[in-house]
Amino acid sequence: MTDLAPSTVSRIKQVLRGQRIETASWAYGNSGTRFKVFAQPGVPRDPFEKVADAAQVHRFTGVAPSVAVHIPWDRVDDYGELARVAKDLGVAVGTVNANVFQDDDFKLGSVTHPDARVRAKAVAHLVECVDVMDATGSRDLKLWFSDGTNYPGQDDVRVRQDRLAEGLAVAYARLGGHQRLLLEYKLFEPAFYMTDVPDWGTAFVHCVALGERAAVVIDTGHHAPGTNIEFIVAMLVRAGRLGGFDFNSRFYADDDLMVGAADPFQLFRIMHEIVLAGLVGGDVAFMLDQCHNIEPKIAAVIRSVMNVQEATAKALLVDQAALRAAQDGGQVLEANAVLMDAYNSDVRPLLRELREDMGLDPDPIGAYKRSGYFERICTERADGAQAGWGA
Ligand code: RM4
Ligand code: MN
Repeated sequence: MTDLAPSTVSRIKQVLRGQRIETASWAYGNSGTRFKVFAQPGVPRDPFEKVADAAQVHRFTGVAPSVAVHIPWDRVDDYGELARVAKDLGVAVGTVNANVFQDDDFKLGSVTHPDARVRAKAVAHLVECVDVMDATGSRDLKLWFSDGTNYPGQDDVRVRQDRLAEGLAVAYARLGGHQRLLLEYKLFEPAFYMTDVPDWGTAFVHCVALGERAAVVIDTGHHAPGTNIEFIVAMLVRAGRLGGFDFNSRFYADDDLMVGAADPFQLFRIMHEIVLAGLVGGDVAFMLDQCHNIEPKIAAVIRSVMNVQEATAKALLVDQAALRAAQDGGQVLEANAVLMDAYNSDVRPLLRELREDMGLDPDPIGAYKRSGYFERICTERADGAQAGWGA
């Protein structure tokens, strides 16, 4: 980055140094499509081993100090112990994800189910997840509901919204003063006619009704093709209700591929909104929600973290003064050029330098491969049942 003033470079590096990206425990386990789960060697057999893998990602990137868990996939007898083990490995247990989509009882919904008994069971799980947060010291409860209907007329749309609001209110009331409820939306799947939380507007309405510590999560794979996600980012930032991201990328639907792989330009545009709002390193949670079905998992998570860093660095390169001047002057082409100049810059040398400044290897994936960790887990974890997503 020879053409940048040293003060600009150090400002950009300072922000990148403070960036935090949370990885997901389920990314380290086996996963697949509805057609086949291809098991990989060395896959963790329990939550402790997932945390150990997450610690490797942090070790080589320096910006992934926490790992999200998913209950019951990551159920352990003693969550305090899980948090202590994580801490000893250099990471923290991060966001707690509730799972009310895999019990037989939830066929027709969880918190929106027509049967009060099933609704109570779902709400009890949400509350249980806050107990887990208390034990792990986690800040965020992340809720995604598969609830919805497959056929017109199957259930009453407004009544289901009332049930949803009631269930959310119970979970929200259980939170401690420092904890947050993050509500995630998704357009469709597994429900194919109507999803109860299909879009940011619905999630936003519920969050506002709940209170200040409820905010919306944008999973980048949960929209209709062509949706302008950065617009949603801007709207939620403006309303003070952007809770976080579940990053991944997609070509078709909820593909859960590595973030920045399918559409790095979209990731840049999202990070541009984040940089404009000064939210890198703040309270917005930047999480990865991905599945590595055919590629080696730990290296893929490292790659994903690097992709987020690259998009962020490019967004930080945008010449804000020039952009504003062009915008204010109605200079369409010039404004667009400011953005494209930043996007088309090669930020990899700057990131290599940053890693060296941080005492890290400038090449995280190479360093991970050379570390021998993968060979070690392949041997150590040869026996026993590998963790999977339980689908
Ligand atoms: C859902 C949603 C949630 C994630 C699960 C595994 O589609 O994205 O965030 O916890 O998948
Ligand atoms: Mn998600």
